[in-house]
Amino acid sequence: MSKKWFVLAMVMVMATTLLTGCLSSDKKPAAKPDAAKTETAGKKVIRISIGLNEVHPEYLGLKKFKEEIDKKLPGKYDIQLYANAQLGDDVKTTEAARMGNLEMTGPSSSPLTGIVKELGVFDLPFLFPNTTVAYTVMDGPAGQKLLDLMEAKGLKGLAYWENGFRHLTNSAHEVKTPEDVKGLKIRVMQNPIHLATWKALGANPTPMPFSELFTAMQQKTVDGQENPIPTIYLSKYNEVQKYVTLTGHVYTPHILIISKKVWDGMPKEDQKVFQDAAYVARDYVRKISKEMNDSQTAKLKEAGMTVTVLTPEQQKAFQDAVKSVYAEYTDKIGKDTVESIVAEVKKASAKK
Ligand code: TK8
Repeated sequence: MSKKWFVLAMVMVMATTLLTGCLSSDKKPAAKPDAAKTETAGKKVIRISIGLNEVHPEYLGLKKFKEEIDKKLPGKYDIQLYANAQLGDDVKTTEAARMGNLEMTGPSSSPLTGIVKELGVFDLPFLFPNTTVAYTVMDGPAGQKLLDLMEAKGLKGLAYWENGFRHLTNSAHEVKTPEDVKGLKIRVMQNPIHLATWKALGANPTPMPFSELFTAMQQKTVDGQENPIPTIYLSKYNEVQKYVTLTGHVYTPHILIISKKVWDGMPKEDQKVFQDAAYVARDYVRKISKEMNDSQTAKLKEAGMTVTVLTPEQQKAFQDAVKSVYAEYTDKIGKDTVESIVAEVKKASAKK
């Protein structure tokens, strides 16, 4: 190839990369109503779109969900699964579900606080001490109450699935103390409480949709991010991040959502099958998440990452640094909600 042609080819490759980069960003079109798609061969089409990839526990949970429905209502529903934010990121798919333009989605609870502010309670740092307590509280009446609040907003929350305890990764240096966080550019979810938490730690947080994160780390637009171990490992963040600190600073769930419009149009018997399937798949997701959390921390190490386990004192330094977030956000979330969830956490933590 002559030099001229080579340069031209390079320019075209770059242009294409830029173009697809743009398309895969926030500007992605939300799911559109598509009459032809609502029924295939007499089956009702249920599209479920999530941000994570096909090997993540959430997607495996969706496969389980689909299996359950196919088994109990054979031939009635065509459940279609979409990974990697194909039909939009969390905010977009949730909006689409509200309008009835998408049947189902499974976002993190955090980007939904613009719709149901009370869900912000789950964003309070260090709220849950462990998964057992988290499950007890979320699956109990206090957690159900929050799901019920979604109905007035056009969303039926079927169940809390596991996203999990979130840990900090970055590409700059090892983090052991809040001082080490100072000045780091950290991508956070689109949620004011996460923003406040990282500001309190002295970081420079930037909210960003999940699908833009890998590229942002690769291009060093951000130094780091925070997510549970399965997301870090299965999304190959080790390729663009060097350090992981097991901060466990917050537990956030995914919420399996069905559009209220779709739900209200379903026969009661089918609603029960969908609800039961959401629970069966939830338990499955929690089980595999645990297995992955246990095994993948070592795999990150093998992949060359420095894994930092905090001492109880170091952990406490992080907790102390973000305490102010509770006072700042309790009224904004709703005092009753925060107090009732905190009371449930205490109760569940006391139980042995
Ligand atoms: C996937 C997200 C992801 C969340 C995030 O769409 O944005 O960091 O943890 O799981 O919901």
